[in-house]
Amino acid sequence: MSGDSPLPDSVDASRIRIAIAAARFNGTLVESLLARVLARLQAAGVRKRNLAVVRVPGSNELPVAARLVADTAKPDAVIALGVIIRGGTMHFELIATAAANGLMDVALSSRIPVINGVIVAENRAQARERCQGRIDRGAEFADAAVSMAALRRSLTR
Ligand code: DLZ
Repeated sequence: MSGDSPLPDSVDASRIRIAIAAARFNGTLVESLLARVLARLQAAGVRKRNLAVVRVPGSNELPVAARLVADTAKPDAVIALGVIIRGGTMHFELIATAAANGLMDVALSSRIPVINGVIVAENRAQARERCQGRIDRGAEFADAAVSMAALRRSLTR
């Protein structure tokens, strides 16, 4: 992924509703990522009462959870969070690809933006850098969600 992150949009986020699905696999890293996402959403003006968090076993389950929360909570955007670390098996590529394709399917079929917040890393150090260290992917995912939520609200209501 490039290091050229976009600047956050300036929007009134006080009515924006965000649902988050977070994987339990590599749980310490995902929880750090989640904490950064929540901090940035609240700093952007998203209200606590407009945030919902659900948890799933692993990144493979993120697409169905995203679909369920999209259908039931009617959020303006969904953020799916997971961490996939190369383990020397086919699982790495399979899970990363299935999650990415599944999340895109949910976004297009539900017409609710779904932010792919799945960190795909070569090793644990690389994942730590992105979840807990100097590369703040959590803030980027939050900014993308607010931006897409505002776009959706402006075009559909
Ligand atoms: C099985 C598995 C493996 C090997 N690796 C990861 C991973 O790095 N990150 C992740 O989020 N989940 C992993 N999982 C679990 C799968 O996503 C899924 O939960 C199980 O295959 C059950 O469907």
